[in-house]
Amino acid sequence: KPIVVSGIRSTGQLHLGNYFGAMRNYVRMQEEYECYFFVADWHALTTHPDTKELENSVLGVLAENIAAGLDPEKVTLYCQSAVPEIAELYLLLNMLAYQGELEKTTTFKDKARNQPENVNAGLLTYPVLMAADILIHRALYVPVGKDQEQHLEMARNFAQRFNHRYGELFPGPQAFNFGAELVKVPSLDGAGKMSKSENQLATLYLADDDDLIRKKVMKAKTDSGPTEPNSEMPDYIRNIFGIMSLVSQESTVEKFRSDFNNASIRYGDMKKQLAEDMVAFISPIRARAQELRRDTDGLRRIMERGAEAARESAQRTIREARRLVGLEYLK
Ligand code: AQP
Repeated sequence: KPIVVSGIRSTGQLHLGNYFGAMRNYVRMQEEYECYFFVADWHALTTHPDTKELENSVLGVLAENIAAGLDPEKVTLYCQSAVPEIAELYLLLNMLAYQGELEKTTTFKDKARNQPENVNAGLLTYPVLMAADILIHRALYVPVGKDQEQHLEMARNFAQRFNHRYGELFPGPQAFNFGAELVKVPSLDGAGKMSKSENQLATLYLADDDDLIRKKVMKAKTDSGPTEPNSEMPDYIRNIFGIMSLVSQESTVEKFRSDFNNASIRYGDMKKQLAEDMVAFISPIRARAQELRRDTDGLRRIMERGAEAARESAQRTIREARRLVGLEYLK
């Protein structure tokens, strides 16, 4: 079976973007691939140094992934910090990553702008740690959203440089989405993507209750509607259509699209429909996650078992990496 790796940072509650960019694909892949999915708690420290909420967040990410359909019997679920081999590979890969390319990374530039008081080296080398997460299992596919495309390209570069300098070890990992293009779920205010820690009122979380979902959807940015048939669609309206096409029937989306083209659309009606479809989509996931979250010991056991399996795979890779780099003289 081809090997798949992906992770989600434990920086808060998961949202519709995490679901459609990543989790939905995890669930679809679990039957036919050897899957390693992890909660990225080390990655969380680059932007969330306060660890008071970390444990809660780790357990929440795990519960929500299982609630979305992941089966711990079929996939290896673990916490990044429980697999120290990842840190060793990260160190080796750091010697193959250059300051210039790291500084040019879009996410680094964004995050450095957001937290000028804490532009730490972990933030700069985030793509190197992400490459180590993937290469530690010698994965072929990485199901991620569009925002991770550049990081994946860097992971391929680091893998190639390692192979070239020390000998063939890593396949070139590819971003993966079923059929279509990589997904970006926009935020409801028309600015940027849905995100765990930014723009919270314009992000739909899998833990939001029904009334909050309705309130957020009804507040989504619209205008008074087109005045002429076949007008150009503004980006923030295109975003609402995009979000609707994720959770509503195709016939519903088509109806509103033709209303737009006839200049007869009423955005209030569209948002009411979207709110109800969104509630129907999110509420069963929320209920399952709440139930799972109550069984903290059960969640811990899942992660312990996962960490054991992940370490076995990681140790095989790290042994090979040490041998190829020439670090075996201590053994
Ligand atoms: N809006 C999005 N649309 C599509 N995919 C998305 N992902 C995140 N936001 C969207 C995908 O979710 C996976 C896990 O993301 P992550 O937690 O590792 O990355 P992140 O960028 O930190 O997520 P957030 O929600 O934006 O968190 P904060 O606000 O804390 O930085 C990835 O596969 C990502 O593509």
